[in-house]
Amino acid sequence: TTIEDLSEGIRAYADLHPKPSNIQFQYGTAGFRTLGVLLESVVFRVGVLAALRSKKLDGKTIGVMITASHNPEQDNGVKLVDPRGEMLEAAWENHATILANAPTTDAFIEVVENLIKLTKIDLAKPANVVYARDTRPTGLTLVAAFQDGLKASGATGRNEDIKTTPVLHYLVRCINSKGTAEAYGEDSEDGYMRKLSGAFKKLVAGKKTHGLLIVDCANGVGAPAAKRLAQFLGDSLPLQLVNTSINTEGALNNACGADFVKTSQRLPPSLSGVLRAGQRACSLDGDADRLIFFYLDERNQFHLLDGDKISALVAAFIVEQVRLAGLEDTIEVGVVQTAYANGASTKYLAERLPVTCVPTGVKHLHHAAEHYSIGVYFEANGHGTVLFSPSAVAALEQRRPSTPAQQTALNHLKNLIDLINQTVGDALSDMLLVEVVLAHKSFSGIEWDALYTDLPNRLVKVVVKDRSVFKTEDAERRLVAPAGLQKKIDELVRKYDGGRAFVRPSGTEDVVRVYAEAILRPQADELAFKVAGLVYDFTGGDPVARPR
Ligand code: G16
Repeated sequence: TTIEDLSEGIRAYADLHPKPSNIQFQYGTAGFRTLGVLLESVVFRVGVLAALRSKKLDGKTIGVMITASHNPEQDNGVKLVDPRGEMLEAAWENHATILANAPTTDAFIEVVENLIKLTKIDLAKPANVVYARDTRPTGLTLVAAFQDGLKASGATGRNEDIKTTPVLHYLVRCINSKGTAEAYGEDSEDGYMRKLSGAFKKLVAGKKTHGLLIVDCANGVGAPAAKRLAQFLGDSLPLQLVNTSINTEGALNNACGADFVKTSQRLPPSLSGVLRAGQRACSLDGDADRLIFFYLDERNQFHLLDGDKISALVAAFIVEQVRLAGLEDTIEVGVVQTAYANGASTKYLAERLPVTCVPTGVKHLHHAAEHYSIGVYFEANGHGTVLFSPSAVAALEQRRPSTPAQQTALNHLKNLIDLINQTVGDALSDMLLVEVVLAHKSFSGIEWDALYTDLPNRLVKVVVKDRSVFKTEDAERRLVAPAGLQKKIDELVRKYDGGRAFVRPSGTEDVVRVYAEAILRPQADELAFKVAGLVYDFTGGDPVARPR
């Protein structure tokens, strides 16, 4: 391909997917996200961008996922996956934003040419892209526009149709590592399910899992994936899948799913009468990369086991296995959280191991976790995974156990590497991880919940005219703009026993988020709404207590 071929290719297709005027697109926390019907030009251009990214990386396969995850059904989105299955490199997020906002076809061709020069792309290289979508109604149209982007740039595409986000990340890593010493697995969904279920069965051999686990699939792409996984798991973990209506209009993420459960802190109505007291259940989100557990006690009281509780459970288990393997001097286990982490979880974890706080967004947590030999990262909303560094893997390989107990712990740790998705958090892989730890500890939800007691907390959304005026620092725990607002928040927080609150602009929805916690429930609620009121007074807006 020459630059002339590329321009001609773009010209042949771009006018079919014109950019809507008066909209500024932004590659945010999780790629581009807005109403699905507004995204055709963006996905077309992302097709071209993915081809260029692949050429830049010598023809390595780039992943593209069309999803808006936890957002309402009418939204959609698109994000790119780099060759090792990780999130797109930060510098290219900027290129993506610039490409998406070129007003005309001519302007788009010009920014493409600039990018090629700036990043020194050799157009003679091949371009390979693997892509998938979630179950949203706008998905098919967007895939067609995306395919035009691939055609315009002469890229080879592999259509994976409907897949979860973590499966797509896994596929990217497998395709690029095939035949190398770092081969990650068989590049198919079944290959992934086989890998997870195989590791799970080894980890729970001789242990008792706690009977039927209810899985709320958010009426999304997690439903077919969980169904397939259940077949591979067989009797090792019986699953009862609920909210599996992927073709019912308006059902996706509606009064169900991980975001609903975490934010509203209650049972999805569809589970009442289904979930029995003491039984465990979990919720996935719209692209199956978030996981929240919960249970009802004997008085039918709802108990949330969120990303922080998963982090505490899993980190403690891994620390224990590392010690049992005799590797505590070689392998340091650390935890990464965000400002949303419940204060009680941070206290619990920090008393036991190193803890880092970073801004919201999986990529920030992932990068910070890479600094530990084993890095456990979870957002409170249920995104997360555990990363084993090359040095930790080497230490496990080289270790010669001197007792049977050491051998067992070593085997467990090695199987955990296969059980846990190393590219990005996966609700289904995390679900198995939790079940492994519960089986090993003989814990029900009650004992797990008792690790620490959550501080009462509340999340509120405020709709404002322009959320870009909100700027934060200190891992989003403090505002630097609008000027003067943080001082007001500080004055307010001081009045509440154990109070903590922060304000940040969302990267996936057009809202500002407010989080507050306090020792007592009514105080946490009051603090959240008062801070939301301050935000409103400062900027003009409308506080709504909707799921975040
Ligand atoms: C995405 C990101 C997460 C983030 C969430 C909310 O999740 O991947 O890291 O926590 O959005 O972000 P924000 O508060 O900036 O809107 P998902 O599940 O929607 O892809």
